[in-house]
Amino acid sequence: MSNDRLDELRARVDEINLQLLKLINERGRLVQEIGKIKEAQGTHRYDPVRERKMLDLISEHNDGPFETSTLQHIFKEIFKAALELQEDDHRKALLVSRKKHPENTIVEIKGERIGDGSQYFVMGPCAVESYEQVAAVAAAVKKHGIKLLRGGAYKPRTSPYDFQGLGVEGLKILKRIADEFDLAVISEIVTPADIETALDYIDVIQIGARNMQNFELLKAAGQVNKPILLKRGLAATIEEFINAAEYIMSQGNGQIILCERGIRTYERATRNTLDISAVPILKKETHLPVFVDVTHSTGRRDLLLPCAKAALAIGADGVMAEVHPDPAVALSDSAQQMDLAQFDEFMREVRAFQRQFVQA
Ligand SMILES: [Mn+2]
Repeated sequence: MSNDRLDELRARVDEINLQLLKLINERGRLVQEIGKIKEAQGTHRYDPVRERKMLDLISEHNDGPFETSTLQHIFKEIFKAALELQEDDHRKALLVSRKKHPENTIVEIKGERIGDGSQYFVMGPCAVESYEQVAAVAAAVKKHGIKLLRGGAYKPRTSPYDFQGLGVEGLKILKRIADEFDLAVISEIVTPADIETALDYIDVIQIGARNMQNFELLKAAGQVNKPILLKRGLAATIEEFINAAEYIMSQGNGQIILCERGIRTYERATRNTLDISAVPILKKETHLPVFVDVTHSTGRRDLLLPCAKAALAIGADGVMAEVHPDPAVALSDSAQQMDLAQFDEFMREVRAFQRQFVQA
């Protein structure tokens, strides 16, 4: 075969490649349009019946030389790519997505502007046990210029026989503390029915890791005018986490703070594995502030400081940790809460680190 003939055939192959390219993109545009119609109708993007019909039509018209199975394989790849295009469009449409809203969301809590570029701290006991216990921590928190105090009134515990929290009595203690110390209080709510009650007592409603996909709770949280701190589920992917936030925002409440708190992996050296890279990913994918809970991610007092430094260095909007006046007698998480002296030391180290590396 002469080189001329080879060049001619190759030129025709190039031409066909370009035609295929044009056709595949043309097909992609049509599928995107179909995706928009389906989204408006609220129907599923993937339709297996429709896919089967398309594959049958291709096999009916196949005159070779390719085997039908080979062609079906190629076409299935094209179908898959088109479905991914629709999904990209869908992701762009998420209300929490930065593509939708490029500026940072700032969540205002009693004058603090979470998400404004400064880095905040949320400190307090795992659980509210008594007025005196919370007051002791509140005084220490206040001394360090921190405005946000945490404390659990409803404690969803691994075992039903573990301390379950003081309930509404705990919320009342938090309210009293907030008023007396001029602090903002954060507490977890575990059922939709308690969301309304919580509005009277606390400044931020926390949705805990075990409830990240409690969709009724997320929807109820989305219907109130109160900041929400949403923790990542213990086995949730970042995509699931983002979609959980979308549940809240889609109901109208955009005052959401995301909180990475460690995920379950095979590693046993820590209680969970702190997924530190989730912070920049969440900051990139969404416009919401991102906190890191160093207590529950590590479950180890000796790791609180290095992990807090990592969180600040990687650009977290805030760090959460647990402080108890006497951790040894705490009713929950006694192994990982700091006592007041350890808290003082923690804050000194963290502030020095911020001055040196973060806010330089
Ligand atoms: Mn705890």
